[in-house]
Amino acid sequence: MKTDGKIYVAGHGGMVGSAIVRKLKEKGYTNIVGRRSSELDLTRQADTEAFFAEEKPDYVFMCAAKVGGIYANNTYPADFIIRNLQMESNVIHAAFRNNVKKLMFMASDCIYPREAPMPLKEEYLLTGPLEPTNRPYAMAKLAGIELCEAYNRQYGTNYISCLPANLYGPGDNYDLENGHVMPSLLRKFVEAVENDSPAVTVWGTGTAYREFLHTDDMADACVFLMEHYDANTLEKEDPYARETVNVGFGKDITIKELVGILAEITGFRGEIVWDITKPDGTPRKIADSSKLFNMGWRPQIALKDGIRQTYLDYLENRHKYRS
Ligand code: GFB
Repeated sequence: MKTDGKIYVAGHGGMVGSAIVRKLKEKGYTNIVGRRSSELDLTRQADTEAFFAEEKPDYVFMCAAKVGGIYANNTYPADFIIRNLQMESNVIHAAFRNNVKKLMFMASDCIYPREAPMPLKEEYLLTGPLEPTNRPYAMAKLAGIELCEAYNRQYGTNYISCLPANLYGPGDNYDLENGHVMPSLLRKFVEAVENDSPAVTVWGTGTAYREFLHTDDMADACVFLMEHYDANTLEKEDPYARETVNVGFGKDITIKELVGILAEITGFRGEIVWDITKPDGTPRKIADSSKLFNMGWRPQIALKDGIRQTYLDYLENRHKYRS
C-alpha cells in the first residue's frame, strides 16, 4: 500500500475497524476515510456505489459486518445472512467498478466445518457440514471469500481475505445476549464484583475450546497482509489451494479456563453456575496460522495481558460501548 493512497475502512467505528484505523495511523497512513452506518448503509447497492464513485479509494478494509455471539447467531439467522451478503457483495462489486487496487475481506474461523481436523488449514473450507448455530453467517462469509477469489480469477483483481480467531479488545459489544463470550463474561464478572453477587452464570459446559486473538494483533496482521500478501500468487496447479489466510494466536483454551482467568483478573471469588441449557457451539476451532506465520508475522499480545488491558479499558470506557 502506498502511504498517500486513500484507504476506506468499512466499519471503521467497530472493534476491528477502529483498531485498523489506529494501526494505519501508527504506520504513517493518513489518507483514511470511513462512514458510520447512519451516514452510509452498505446494504443498499446504489448508496454504496455512489460512495465509491465519489471517494474512489485505492485500498479497502472490509470490516463492516453483522456480527454476534452464539446466541445472536442462533436467534437472528436471517439477519446474519442477508445483511452480510448484501454488504459484502455491494462493497466488493463497487470496489471492482471503481478500480480499487487492493481489498481485504474479513471472514471468521467459525466458518470451518464443525468436525474439520485440528488445527484448521485454509484448504479445509467447504469440506464438511457447518456448525448449525452460526451456519447462515458462515455461508455469507464463505460467499465473501469466494467473491474475492472469483473476481481475482476473472478480472485479475487483488482482493485478499482472512479468517481471524475469536477477537476481543477495546470497543467490543458488551450486550449480554448478543455479544461474544469474552466481552459478555468480562461484563458479568465486573458487575458481579461491583454488586457483590454470590454467583456468575456461564453458558454451556465450559468444555468448548476457543482461540482468542486481541483486536490490535488482528489489526496488525491485516495491515501486514495488505502490505505483503497479494492474490493470484498461489501455485495454480492445486485446485484446492485457497488464497484466504488464517489469522490465529496459536494456542486455545477452554471456556472453563477462560472463566478462571476472568475471575482472577476481576477479583471475583464467588460461585460459577453452568447454564447447560445454552449451547457450547463448535467444540474446538484452533487455526493453523503457519501460512501467515511463515510470512514473518506473529501475534504480540499474550492472552492474560490482553484480557487485563481489555478489563481496564472496559472499566474506563464502558459508558461508550454497546451493551
Ligand atoms: O463468542 P461466542 O459466543 O461464539 O462463544 P462462538 C460461545 C462459547 O462461549 C460457547 C460459551 O461455548 C458458549 O457456551 N459461553 C459461556 C458464552 N458463557 C457465555 C456467555 O455469557 N456469552 C456467550 N456469547 N458465550 C462465534 C460465531 O461462535 O464465533 C460468530 O457464532 C463469530 O459467527 C464468532 O464467528 C467469532 O465462538 O461459539
